[in-house]
Amino acid sequence: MDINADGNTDLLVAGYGGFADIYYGKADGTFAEAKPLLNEDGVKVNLGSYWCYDQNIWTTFAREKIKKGGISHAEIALQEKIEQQSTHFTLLTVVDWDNDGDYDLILNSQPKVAKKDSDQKPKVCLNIGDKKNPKFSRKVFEIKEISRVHYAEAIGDWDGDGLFDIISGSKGYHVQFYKNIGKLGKPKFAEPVILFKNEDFINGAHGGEVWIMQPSICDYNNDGKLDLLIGTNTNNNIPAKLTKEQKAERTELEKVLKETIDGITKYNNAYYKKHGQPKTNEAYKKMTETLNKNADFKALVEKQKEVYTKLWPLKDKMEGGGYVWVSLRK
Ligand SMILES: [Ca+2]
Ligand SMILES: [Ca+2]
Ligand SMILES: [Ca+2]
Ligand SMILES: [Ca+2]
Repeated sequence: MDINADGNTDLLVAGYGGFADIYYGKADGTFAEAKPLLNEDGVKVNLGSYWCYDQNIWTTFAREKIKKGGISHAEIALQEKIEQQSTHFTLLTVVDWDNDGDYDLILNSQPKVAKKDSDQKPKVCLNIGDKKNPKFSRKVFEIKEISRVHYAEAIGDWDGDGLFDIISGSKGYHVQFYKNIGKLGKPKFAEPVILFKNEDFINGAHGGEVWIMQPSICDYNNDGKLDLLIGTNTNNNIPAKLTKEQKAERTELEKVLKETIDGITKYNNAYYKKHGQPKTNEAYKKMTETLNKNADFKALVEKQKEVYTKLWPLKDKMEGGGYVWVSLRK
């Protein structure tokens, strides 16, 4: 889409990290360096938690606030507890929701639960600037009519009546069509119609149901009728087939692995206390070099490798990955 109406197509990328970046298109067809998508307060547009690479945890803006002295460590700890239950990352799509000529955002994030009703609904973030100078509102509002857990909306005029509709993907649920029965600039949605159930997609390798379904609308075969492309993923746990002895061995190895990791963590924490947490590759390298001078630490690392090599064949396997499906409109 061309989000700043300068005639060059731009690329909006949101994802697992939690924030959205925008790559403004240039006249020669290349893209400028990514810039974070900001709201009217200059804060990065975000719906769920974001992944803090320094701390390796999901978090929100609490950490940024503490840096400015606005929030206590106790409050942070509480916040992080809450976030274990909260939504993660931000998904994003654009549409001119209010029909004022500029693009608005529809935000979503990872649902807390699947296959159940939830208060989690996609949110609309209006563009309060104009089409040449997009400026996104601090406040977001829910799409009321959408009541089921889902995410990854595809927006398009699916039934060709001039109003955009929503096709929703989901996690462990359905692909659904929400017909826009409102007016231009005042969207309102009918009860959803199920287009696909998750069992309609059969996982090639193990015959299981797919998990995430992410639809996209396009005319795949160029016959003038809109089709659906659906990306899916699977996370099937494939239990290891073990004898009684192997099960006992696995339990023992897991115990030793935990002890080893705890030992390594102690050394790491002691290092952080003295030198701070490394933030760069160089600093990590230095930390590894320093710690490896300690024979006990080195022995723990070697032990961890040894235990893990033995443990790996005894562990359950995850079948991940996914497919892209096409459904042509009749
Ligand atoms: Ca542009
Ligand atoms: Ca608009
Ligand atoms: Ca429509
Ligand atoms: Ca088609």
